[in-house]
Amino acid sequence: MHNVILSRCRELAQYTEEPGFTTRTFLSPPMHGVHAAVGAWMRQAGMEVSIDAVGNIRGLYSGVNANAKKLIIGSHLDTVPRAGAYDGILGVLMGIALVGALQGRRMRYAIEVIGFSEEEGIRYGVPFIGSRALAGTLDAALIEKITPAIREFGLDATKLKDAQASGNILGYVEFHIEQGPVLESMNQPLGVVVAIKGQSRFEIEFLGQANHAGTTPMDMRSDALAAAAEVIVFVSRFTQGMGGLTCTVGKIHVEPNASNVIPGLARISVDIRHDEDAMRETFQQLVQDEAAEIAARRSVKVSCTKLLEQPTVFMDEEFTARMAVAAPHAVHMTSGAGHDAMILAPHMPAAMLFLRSPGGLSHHPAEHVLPEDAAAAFEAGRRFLEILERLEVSHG
Ligand code: HGY
Ligand code: MN
Ligand code: MN
Repeated sequence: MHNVILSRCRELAQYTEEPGFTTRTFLSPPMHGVHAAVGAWMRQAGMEVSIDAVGNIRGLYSGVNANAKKLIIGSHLDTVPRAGAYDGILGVLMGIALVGALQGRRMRYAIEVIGFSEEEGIRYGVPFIGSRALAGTLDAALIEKITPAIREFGLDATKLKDAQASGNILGYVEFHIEQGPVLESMNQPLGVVVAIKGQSRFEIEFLGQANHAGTTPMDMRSDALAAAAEVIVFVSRFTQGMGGLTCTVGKIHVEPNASNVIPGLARISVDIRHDEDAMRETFQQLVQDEAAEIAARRSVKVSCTKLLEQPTVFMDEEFTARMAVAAPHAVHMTSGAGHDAMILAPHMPAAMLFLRSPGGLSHHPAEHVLPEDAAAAFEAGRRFLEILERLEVSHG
């Protein structure tokens, strides 16, 4: 079964906005193809399939009785630009395979497998749209922003409320690649996630003065890109050797972006993560103060736009213990990557199981999963379902 899971991940990787790479952002046209393939696999496994107003695809496998509690198994189907085949995708297909392995046997609980439409935050700069719709935490401003994309995809934004989790939820479990070097360095296939690091995402925009590159003396410039460059160097130098804190400038936008024009505008993205919220917030303030000082010195205006303020989230102890019993050799660890589980954890018991990332590589076409690790995770998932079944029977 684990080989089927991996080959299906590779099959879905072909649904892309960018031929030759896997790039699939929120409700982009290739997501229709993904829905068709995933929907067929869900039906094959005995699930009723629906697509909610935010484009989450949902497969429901009912329990022995209509008002049974519900276990949700999920992850995301969108990708970063030029992604690998497994980030997010693996968790959805693992859920479908686990339901398929029940071969029609009905459990004391229902199972809903969800493929979230948006976790990476690429199209609108704001992540976790799919799982926030399930949690009921989409704000009005964001709903207004994404409504055209929802309509363009053929969905009805007035039905967003129906996407919210309802009924008696047993909990949420997410299988995901680690996307880092820890499991490989410990030569371990699986990790049980204890907590997910908090993250701040914001943009810094510098507004200077475009001018002629050849006639404007160096000390008479308001160069927006030079200011942005100083911030990037500051971040890189300041964080050297600072274990536990990551700060990444992944995007830059320059106008008018011509070799013979002094840049009048430069905008950079900043992504800061740390498992202690106070450290993350302090460093965020430091970067913004440094940007203000650089802007003043260079006679450039500066503004910061917040995109995400996500505190560190701990997984549910009891629910995670069930996963730890199902995967007794797994490493207990913190996640540096954000996941939909961090959005759902405040609303329902949440647990995550990591699979090793060979080379610690992710958000890259060479992202990989070892077949034996997929088999170990599938086996742990099967045990997890059995543990829930017994505990549901005894604790009812
Ligand atoms: O960026 C992240 O942490 C995740 O891959 N969305
Ligand atoms: Mn990702
Ligand atoms: Mn992911």
